[in-house]
Amino acid sequence: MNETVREPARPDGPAPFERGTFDRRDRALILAHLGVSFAALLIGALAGLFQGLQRTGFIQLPQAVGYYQLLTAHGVSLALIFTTFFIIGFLYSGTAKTLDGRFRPFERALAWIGFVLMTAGTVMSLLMILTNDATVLYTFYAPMRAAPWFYIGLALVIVGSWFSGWTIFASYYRWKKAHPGEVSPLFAYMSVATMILWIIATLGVAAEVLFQLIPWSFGWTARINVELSRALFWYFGHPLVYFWLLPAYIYWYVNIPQIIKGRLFSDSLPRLTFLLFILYSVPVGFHHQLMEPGIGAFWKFLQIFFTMIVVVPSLMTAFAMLATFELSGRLKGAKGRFEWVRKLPWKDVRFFAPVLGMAMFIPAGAGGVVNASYQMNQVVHNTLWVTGHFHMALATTVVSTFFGIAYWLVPALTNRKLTRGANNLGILQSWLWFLGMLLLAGSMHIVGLFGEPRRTAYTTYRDHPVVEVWLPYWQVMGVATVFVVLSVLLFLGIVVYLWAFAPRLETAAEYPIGTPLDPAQRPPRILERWSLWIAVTAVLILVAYGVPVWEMLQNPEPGSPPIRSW
Ligand code: HAS
Ligand code: CU
Repeated sequence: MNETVREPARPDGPAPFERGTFDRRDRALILAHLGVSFAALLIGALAGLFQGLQRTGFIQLPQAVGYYQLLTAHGVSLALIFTTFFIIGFLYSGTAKTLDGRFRPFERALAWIGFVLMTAGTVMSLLMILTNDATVLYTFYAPMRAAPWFYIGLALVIVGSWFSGWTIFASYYRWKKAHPGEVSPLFAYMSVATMILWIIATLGVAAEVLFQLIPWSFGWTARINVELSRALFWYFGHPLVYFWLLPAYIYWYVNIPQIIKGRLFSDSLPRLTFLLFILYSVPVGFHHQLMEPGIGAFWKFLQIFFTMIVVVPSLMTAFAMLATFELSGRLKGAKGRFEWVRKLPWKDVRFFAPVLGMAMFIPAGAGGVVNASYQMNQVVHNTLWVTGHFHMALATTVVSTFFGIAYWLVPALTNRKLTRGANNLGILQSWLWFLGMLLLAGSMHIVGLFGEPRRTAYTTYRDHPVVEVWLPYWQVMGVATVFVVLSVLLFLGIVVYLWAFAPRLETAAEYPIGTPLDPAQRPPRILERWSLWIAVTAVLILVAYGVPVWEMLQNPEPGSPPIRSW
């Protein structure tokens, strides 16, 4: 991007793909991250298949396997491991590429340390789930107690991910020093913002794991302050959802304009968007705890207020996406009000998969606003509605975007071609995913409104009449589960093909980075004053969390001994 920003405006048409492969060592680094993420995707999907079919009454599980054990494996592998490794691999690809083409040895060393820590932690945690010693679901709420090694494994994943952040900061800092006075490439700016958000957020869960869960699970402390542990978890848990979403936004803002042969309609708006996410994603965790005692109504209200503010950058993104699409159509000569729609490359999976994700984000985001509205939260909290909400937002919007990324990033890394056949199978796979998730998450929303609780194995509640209303939706959910698992298997098959079997490219692989419509227009410098924004974020966090957390510490609940509920 540093080259492209300096490039003169070319109103006559889109810029060509930036040429160039990755450095061999960067390629190994990125592929390693993607490899682990795909393995986690497979484990998570298979766990999801059996758990989904059990819950809806299609199958019975063998004695040795528990529903909640599968549910834990599903959530941990997909929500925590697949996402984190994929995101880091993707961010590395774009930062290495836009910050002068490759990482330097020091940066790579940091990155590998992070990878080793994260992988070791993942293996530890998954083993504990496998031995049924950590059936505590992906939010690992106290007072359910897992084996200490489960928490230690998660701690390693967190610390390892900090090394990834430092890798990105180090390369950004190196670039800034080499390019004094220049505006950083957009991809790198957004990656830095994502990692700042991530590090601020993970401080909460790190404190929970290190100071509360680990000592308690070893038996060094007899009781745990459950309210505090939940507050620390959700201090992390909400920004976690933006750690998933922002890389998808990076792809939408930076890469897609190039893929659709258009332009970025602004270089400043995406930066402002990401800044707003840093400021407002953290002081909102109470919107997951609206139904809990021990937190004053005023503090819940304040955090809901911030939640409504953090919706704004997503609305800005919706606007920016439509503007980008229209611009690309008009650059290709579209006339009239809607002809630009037809100029979009609908048959290109790199565009099509994320667009399905965008479409799903409209109901998913609306559902989020429902969740955040206190009175309506009383209706939906702890029902399958919430499960439906995140199967739209995370599993469809974000994951479908990740599919779109993988389809070009994997062959770009292995210098192979995304063949027409693979592209078309990818479109089929994206449809299967989208329709499967629409049926699955749509049914979850509806039965949630009919009162079906989330996180429950198959039960008819002693043939309670209300369950009869749920039954047809279970049928749909069971079938939809099969749809989405088939889609994952197809995806992984295509990825293996692109990784190892597709025809080799004659020329260097392509890495799509969009150019701004008006390169002369420089984003305001203040957007890059990180220390200022981190300080403002700290103040907002203090305002939102200071008093309630102080109260939890001053008037602690009696606390709970460890409980094994499985
Ligand atoms: Fe959420 C619960 C509120 C976004 C994930 N959320 C969850 C949980 C997860 C999750 C995993 O306030 C469950 C946690 C658990 O296990 O208990 N959520 C929100 C709000 C937003 C939101 C206000 N959530 C997300 C995203 C997630 C995610 C993103 C993952 C990636 N959520 C809540 C609340 C709860 C909650 C409560 C707690 C519920 C409870 O009681 O437990 C907002 O950020 C949403 C803003 C989004 C929009 C949509 C903008 C649309 C765009 C697309 C444009 C497309 C275009 C293209 C232009 C306003 C950007 C069109 C093209 C076509 C072809 C049509
Ligand atoms: Cu949230």
